Amino acid sequence: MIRTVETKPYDDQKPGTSGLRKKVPVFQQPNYAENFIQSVFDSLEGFEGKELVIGGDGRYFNREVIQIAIAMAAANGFGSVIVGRGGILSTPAASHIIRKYKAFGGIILSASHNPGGPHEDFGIKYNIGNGGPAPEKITDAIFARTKAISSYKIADIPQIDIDRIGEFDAGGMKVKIIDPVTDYAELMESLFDFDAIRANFKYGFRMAFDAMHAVTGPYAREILELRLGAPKGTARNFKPLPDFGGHHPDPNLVHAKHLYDEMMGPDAPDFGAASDGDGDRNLIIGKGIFVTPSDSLAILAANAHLAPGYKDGLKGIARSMPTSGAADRVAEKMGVGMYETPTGWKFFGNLLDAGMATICGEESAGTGSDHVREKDGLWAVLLWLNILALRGESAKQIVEKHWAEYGRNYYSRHDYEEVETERANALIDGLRGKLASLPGTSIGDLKIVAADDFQYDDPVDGSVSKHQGIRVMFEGGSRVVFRLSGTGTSGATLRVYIERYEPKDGRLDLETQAALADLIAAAETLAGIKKHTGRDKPTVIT
Ligand code: VG1
Ligand code: CO
Repeated sequence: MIRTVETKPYDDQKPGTSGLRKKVPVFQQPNYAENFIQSVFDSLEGFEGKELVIGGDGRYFNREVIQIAIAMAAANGFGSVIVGRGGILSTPAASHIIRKYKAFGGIILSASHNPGGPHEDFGIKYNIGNGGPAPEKITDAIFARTKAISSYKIADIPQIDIDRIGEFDAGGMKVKIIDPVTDYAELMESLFDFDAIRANFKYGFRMAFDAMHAVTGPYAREILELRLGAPKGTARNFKPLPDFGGHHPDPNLVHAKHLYDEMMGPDAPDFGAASDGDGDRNLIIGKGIFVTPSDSLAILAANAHLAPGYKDGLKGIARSMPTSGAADRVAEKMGVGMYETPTGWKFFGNLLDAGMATICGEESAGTGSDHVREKDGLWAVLLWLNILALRGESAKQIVEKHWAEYGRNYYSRHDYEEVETERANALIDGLRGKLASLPGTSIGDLKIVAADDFQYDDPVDGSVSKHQGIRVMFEGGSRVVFRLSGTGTSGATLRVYIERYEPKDGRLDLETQAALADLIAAAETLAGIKKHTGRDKPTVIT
């Protein structure tokens, strides 16, 4: 039986950089999740009888919302749903399943790198038929709908046993519970030289992969340990937990510091990596060297042809605006297109669909390719493993050779978390107000050559996205970028991105913060960070 339930709109359901993210108690308010899911369905057309993919990263509240989403999909007329067993699907695996089974779209339940638990974060995101995050046109329509919604539809059906693989009936709609790993593992096998990686492990290559008690655990165990023969224990913290063991599943130098320390120690394995809550980010640390995500993107792009899936080369490279220009130099040398998009994976979809880019990346530890329409943590790790196996060099040697060939983009991001929203907005407004007067002026020895509020004109569909970050560019290619996060759930997070290019015959071995010291000081002069935020140092430096 289908029930139509009366409801009232919530005014705070605006999707951010990657879906709607709120604290669990917010999501637990009456009809909160239902309103949002119905608003998604109301913003779509032509899904009657079609298939919907549903999965999540296993965080607290995942199982409850999976049941709600199934019952609402049935009531709204979907023909079938595909659900990962246990309600689990990593974000890249969900993207692949949507594409492989030609589903209409997918609902991904995740707040990604944000912490989980009864008082932590939850999230809902809609992905379209190409497997990628809904573009702004759709997320804007969803938000508009959430403000006007008056009822939702839900089928009165018993709870589905999502822990058993098989096909079930839910009020006339078919529910297919699938293994969350198999399809994805097969895709990885089709892209990479598994024989070469397997041989490397056999000859003693050692690796540490930290799944951070998040969704990649089962994927890493299956692929690294079972299919590639890495020793048991290579995948650590592999059991997905609803609260990620009480940690932030954010693979950066703060939340994965234990891995960093180990990789810098005397008995470090050859290669260290980690992924985030929903499996779309990657942290790469070689023995004795942290690889910035921006450098990793450039190095993966320069060496991708060593993997069977990319043997014909790349069509183009895309990166988010705050990501360093390291990949630009690779694209230039290859003679392929380079695209600069706003932050968030949804902006890469059109470029990938149009065959203009093959590899994409973000400074926030996201890298991926046209194999899916999301960033993909394990994909990046496997491409690294493929490159390491074929080049027979250490990660450190590969990185240093890359700098020696292309020069080095010193790069760091400083985050100021949980700043009062008004104060953060005042800082950005202040910067915006003086952009026009900056070019031609200097801060110390640093001469400003350009300053703007980044706007993206999508070359494929012509859509325009404004106010995507304040950029201040200096002579010689250095930059400082300021933007506010669109994934946080309390207050505002100010992100300051700092970059300096050092040519290949310059100093390539400086400590990053020292190499950027004058630009960090310039960022303070430009924005008055201390005055506005009341903080004298960043919360997180990556
Ligand atoms: C952050 C990152 C951005 C990434 C987004 C989603 O967004 O900066 O690069 O695409 O998270 O990643 P923001 O608006 O907080 O800067 V995930 O792994 O949380 O889905
Ligand atoms: Co993520």
